[in-house]
Amino acid sequence: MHKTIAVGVIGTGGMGTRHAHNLHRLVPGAAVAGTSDVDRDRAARVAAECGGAAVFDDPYQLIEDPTVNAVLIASTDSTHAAFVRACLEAGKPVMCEKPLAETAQDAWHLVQAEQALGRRLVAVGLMRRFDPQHLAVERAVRAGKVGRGLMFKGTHRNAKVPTHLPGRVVITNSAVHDIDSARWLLGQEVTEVFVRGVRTRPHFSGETVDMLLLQLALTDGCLATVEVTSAAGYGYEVCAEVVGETGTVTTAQPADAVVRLNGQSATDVDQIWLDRFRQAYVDELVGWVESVQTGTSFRGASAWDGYVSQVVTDACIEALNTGQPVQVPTPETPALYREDAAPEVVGAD
Ligand code: ISE
Repeated sequence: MHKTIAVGVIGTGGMGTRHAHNLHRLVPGAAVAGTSDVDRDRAARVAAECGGAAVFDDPYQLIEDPTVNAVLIASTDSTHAAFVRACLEAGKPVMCEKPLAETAQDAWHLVQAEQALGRRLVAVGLMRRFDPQHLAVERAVRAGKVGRGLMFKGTHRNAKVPTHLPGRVVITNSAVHDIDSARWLLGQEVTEVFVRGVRTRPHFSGETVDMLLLQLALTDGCLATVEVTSAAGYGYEVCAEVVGETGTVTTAQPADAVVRLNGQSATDVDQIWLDRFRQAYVDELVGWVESVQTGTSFRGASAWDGYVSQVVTDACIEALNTGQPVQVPTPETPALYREDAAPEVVGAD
């Protein structure tokens, strides 16, 4: 019987609230120990909904509090790196929503700090790796069903249309997931990127670039294309396809009813990622809490994956800004993060 992991949640906006509810209601072996948010009332509301957890005005106090075994960070992106660092200093396992940091350099410092500790405490919320449809593609590719995977093709559409959305935000906030999927599903690293974007509506602000096409070259001669559209209007959709030597594997759409009526055939489209990836968010936390309980490696994205995706997104932003292809360095994966390395890791004390 493993001990219950008491998780402190920093950031109780939409994403943090969902994580807190999942921990409280759906993740075996987890409890919400406390919450902290710039909006104290919001933190208090979520704490009350999660069994009357404590409310911390200071997120650093939450991290250090002896009743908190592990920390989940879902606060605004610019705060992630500092909170992750504090968790490493406190020796506590941490699940950080993507991005791990705002720049590759900040992410690199976290990787260095974790390596200095010699054990993996950091998990990054790139949750496609827990989506049943993506996992089915991974299984088929790993089983060699289509021969060697050669190309990843991703489509990623958000429904809602912010009228101001710089291309760099589309890259760091949205495309980062597909970049991670390409690396994960092909098992290769990105070596070069080329990015073009358009503003889809004349009334959007001048800085807005809400539809992007990314072309990636990866190691071992692999390729990827990613379409990210932030103003699709009709709904939220993410598709991933791996084209192999002898066939292709594509994510199925999550099962839903098809209604045929009045000469038409229709099925609902999700409106937001919290619906489309409902199960992935739960499974990600189940996997994370299990890894903390058992002291084994988290099978999702590590600090290294967070760092590498940051390096690639930085290159994509440069490619978008310059209109030129940009080379991406592919540093060797440190031993701590290699799959073949002895299982190191983790653990709440
Ligand atoms: C959002 O922040 C997410 O993380 C979703 O998973 C992603 O699909 C969406 O594009 C982002 O805006």
